[in-house]
Parts: sequence; structure tokens; C-alpha cells
Amino acid sequence: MEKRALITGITGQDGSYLAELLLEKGYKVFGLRRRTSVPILENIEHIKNDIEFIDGDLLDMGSLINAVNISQPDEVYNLAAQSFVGTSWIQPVLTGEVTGVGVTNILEAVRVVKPDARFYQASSSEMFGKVVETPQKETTPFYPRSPYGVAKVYGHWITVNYRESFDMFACSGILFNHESPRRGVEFVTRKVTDAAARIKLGLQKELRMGNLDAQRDWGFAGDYVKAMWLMLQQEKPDDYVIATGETHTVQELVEIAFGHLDLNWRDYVVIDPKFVRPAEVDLLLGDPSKAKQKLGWKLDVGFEQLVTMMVESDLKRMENNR
Ligand code: NAP
Ligand code: F7E
Repeated sequence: MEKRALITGITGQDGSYLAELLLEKGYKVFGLRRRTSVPILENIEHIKNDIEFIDGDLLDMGSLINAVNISQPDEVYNLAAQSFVGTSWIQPVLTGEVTGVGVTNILEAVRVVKPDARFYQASSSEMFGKVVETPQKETTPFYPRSPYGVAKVYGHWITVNYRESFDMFACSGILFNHESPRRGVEFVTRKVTDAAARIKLGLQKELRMGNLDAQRDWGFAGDYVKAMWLMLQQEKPDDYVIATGETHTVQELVEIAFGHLDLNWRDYVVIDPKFVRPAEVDLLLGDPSKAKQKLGWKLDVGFEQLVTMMVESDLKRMENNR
């Protein structure tokens, strides 16, 4: 029988790749969508006619009950969040409500309406923050460094708690940074690839950046949504770290992106304190051994391939718009 999935955050980067994956697998896909004055469907324009949208918001419990009721899902993927770390210092309460308590809202809707649905929570390597061990794995204690990280720790533990309290099939995927041409332009990878393309085409003169020494474990979003699906196909619910097992500095990212377009990044990058965070996560490096062994998950796209893919995509988009 056709499987049914409800995705919150379907208009975001991961929602779009996950929807593609589930449609390819023959799922009936429902997407929770917030009301906006103009539709933001850029990431899912190509598949929008295959998705059944349900209006709702993680802050509005009634709308979530309605969404679970209409979709009667076998699987629920909670990808919705205020997901930008920088904004979480400017809107800490909203971030706590959406990214943290919002998880309880959707878990409650599932518990009340369709308790046998399998549930995926989009947890984050930001929970490790000021890391207490390297590499970070499922057993590494959390030490979040931003209101976003703090909210994600709440979301993680409430997911574990619903699994233990109500015997729900609830999984928490602790995903390290993952990127793609569909990444929001304020995140560092896309900010850099977009700027490099603009500078190459003479549309921008400089790139203002924050801390170039931060290190991240960056993978490709298309590979990471496969891990989300795999978690919900197992016999038992569990938590998994999803990462590449490699770390790179922001400076390396800049070098590769500009170098790919034969530009010397030092001629264009300006450090601007505005982009330096009140508390930084200096180093993230994940250990994906458990996911590789238990889920059979593997990566297809490496770091350099990811960055050049994003540069090429931004360049093409800008050339087409000229
Ligand atoms: P994203 O592109 O920022 O997408 C976030 C989605 O959440 C958007 O569809 C957004 O809708 C929706 N949303 C925001 N507030 C909402 C609300 N109050 N009610 C309902 N929907 C709301 O994020 P992403 O990169 O795809 O990440 C997906 C999830 O994984 C997020 O929970 C993020 O925190 C988490 N995560 C991401 C990474 C990563 O590296 N990408 C790593 C670990 C964890 P609009 O389009 O209407 O704004
Ligand atoms: O920053 C540094 C910045 O904003 C990466 C989200 O998806 O991944 C993401 O969170 C690093 C940080 O992502 C700029 O200080 C330097 O050290 O791309 P980012 P993030 O904060 O790691 C995790 C796993 C999530 O869960 C989140 O949802 O880059 N950096 N200069 C800069 N960052 C930005 N954005 N802009 C700069 O100019």
C-alpha cells in the first residue's frame, strides 16, 4: 500500500530534497506550509503539483492536529525550525518557541491523532557547541552555544522522552552542517558561493565575513535526507549522528569557491565584526560510524565537489537572470 508522509518545513532546503526522495519512493507526500503574503516555493517549484499542502504552523497546535488528521501519516518528518544560528540571538524567544517547544507541539499532535506514526526530529550538531570531545558521537554530552543550540537540545530530549514515555517510534537525527544550491543565502557556504559568482560577473565588489577560522563538518543535503528516511525504516527507533567525518575551516571554503572561478579571495574578503557571533562554535567534527554500520548510510558528495557544485549553480542562475 502507498505510504504516507507528512513533512514540516517542506519549503526549506531539506524539506525539498526529502520530498523528492519520498516521491521517488512512491510516497504520498503532505507538506505543512505557513501562510506567507507571497508564496515561497522556490525550492519545490518543480514538484509542487505532486505535494498536498496543508496550512499550519509549529506554533499553532490546532493546525498540527488538523495536519496529522488530514494526512494520516505513516511517517512524520519534523524539519521546520527557525534554523539560522545568527538570528537566534536577535529572536531568542521565537527560536525557543519554534525550534524547541514546537517539537512538543508536533509530537503531541502525533500522539493524540496517530500515535503509531514514525517520527523524525531534525536535531543538530549545534547541540555539541563548545565540544567536550572530538569527534562528536551519539554519546557526546551537549554544550550548546546559541539560543538555537539550546532550543535544539530541548527538541532532542523531548523526542527521546516521547519515545520512552509513550513508546512512540521517535528518532532524533543529529545532523552536522549540510548544504546545497538550495541553501538559504545567509548561511556561510551559500553566502560565499553566491558572492564569488557575483564578483566573477562584476555584480559585487567585496564579501564581508565573520570568523574565518571556524571549522565545520560539511556534507551535501541530498545525502543527508537519505539518512532521515533510513532511520524510520529500522526495527527500533534510535538516535544517529550524520556527518562526513571531515572538518574544514571557513577559509578553506572561501579558497575553494573563489579559486574555482580563478579569483584570489584575499582581494575581495573583508572581515566585518557584524558577522562575528557573541559565542562561537569553533570546531565540529562528527563520527558517523553508527549510521554507517546500522543504517548502511553512505555519502556520495565530498566537500570540494559540494562547494564547486554550489558555485556553478549560482553562476548559472545569475547568467540566466542577466
Ligand atoms: P531551512 O531551509 O531554514 O527550512 C526551515 C523550514 O522551516 C522552512 O520550510 C520554514 O518555512 C519552516 N518554518 C520555520 N518556522 C516555522 C513555523 N513556525 N511553522 C512551520 N514551519 C516553519 O532549514 P534546513 O536547512 O532545511 O533544515 C531543516 C531542519 O534541520 C531544521 O530544523 C534545521 O534546524 C535542522 N538542521 C539543519 C542542518 C543543516 O545544516 N541544514 C543541520 C542540522 C539540523 P518558510 O519557508 O515559510 O520560512
Ligand atoms: O555558519 C562562520 C560562523 O551560519 C558556519 C545551520 O544549518 O548548521 C548551521 O549552523 C560558520 C560559523 O551555519 C560568516 O561563525 C564566518 O562558525 O553557515 P552557518 P551554522 O551556524 O554552523 C547547523 C548544524 C544547524 O543546525 C543550523 O541550523 O561560519 N561564519 N563568517 C559565518 N557564518 C555566516 N552565516 N555568515 C558569515 O559571514
